[in-house]
Amino acid sequence: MALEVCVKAAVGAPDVLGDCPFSQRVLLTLEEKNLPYKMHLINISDKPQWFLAISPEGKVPVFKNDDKWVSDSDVITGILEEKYPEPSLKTPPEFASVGSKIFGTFVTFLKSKDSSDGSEKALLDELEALENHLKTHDGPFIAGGKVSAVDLSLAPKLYHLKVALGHYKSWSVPESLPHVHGYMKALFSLDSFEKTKTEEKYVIAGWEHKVNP
Ligand SMILES: N[C@@H](CCC(=O)N[C@@H](CS)C(=O)NCC(=O)O)C(=O)O
Repeated sequence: MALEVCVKAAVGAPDVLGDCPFSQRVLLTLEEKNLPYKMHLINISDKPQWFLAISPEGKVPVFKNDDKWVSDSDVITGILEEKYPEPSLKTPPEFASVGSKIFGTFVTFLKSKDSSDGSEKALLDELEALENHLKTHDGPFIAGGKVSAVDLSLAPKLYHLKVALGHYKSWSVPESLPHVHGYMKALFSLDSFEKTKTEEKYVIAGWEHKVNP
């Protein structure tokens, strides 16, 4: 039986794969594990009844596991690792939280209208911490030469950071963080990433209502 996953459709284009970073994380995990799957695109501004019945919070991603629908990308990727251990995507515990504050600080900075509120500095501090990790460990990925779960969580978030901050704030990751640049390049050139990413215009459209509420 094919695995099934509900993911976000693009804003304004319900037949196109959308911009949810948590949905992409699950798709990346399925791709890296070479698992065939059936994808359902969910228009989150007009959620179908059948979707609301399987996702009580109305959130994507949702994944069908043994006839039961399960939500939350942390839970789903944990189940995939347990049920399909090969190839392993386990991140060694000491590296599991590298970069974990980047997405939150990025969203705060993106939404900020006050250039002196410290939100840019907070994001830069997190990116510098990532730079230091990458500089002092073998790469190109967080845990070395092989991509692992932490990379698959960070990749869509860094893509959003690059596209949304570039568009809405003309901001880009400073050149003084070359290892972060190299890391992003390595992530974005993975075949699995190419296959599961949405177009930049849909990332931009997806953030519009949060940036200009
Ligand atoms: N913690 C959840 C977050 C999922 C989430 O926030 N999904 C968003 C799209 S990126 C969503 O479904 N929003 C729809 C809504 O809130 O109505 C996960 O990791 O899966």
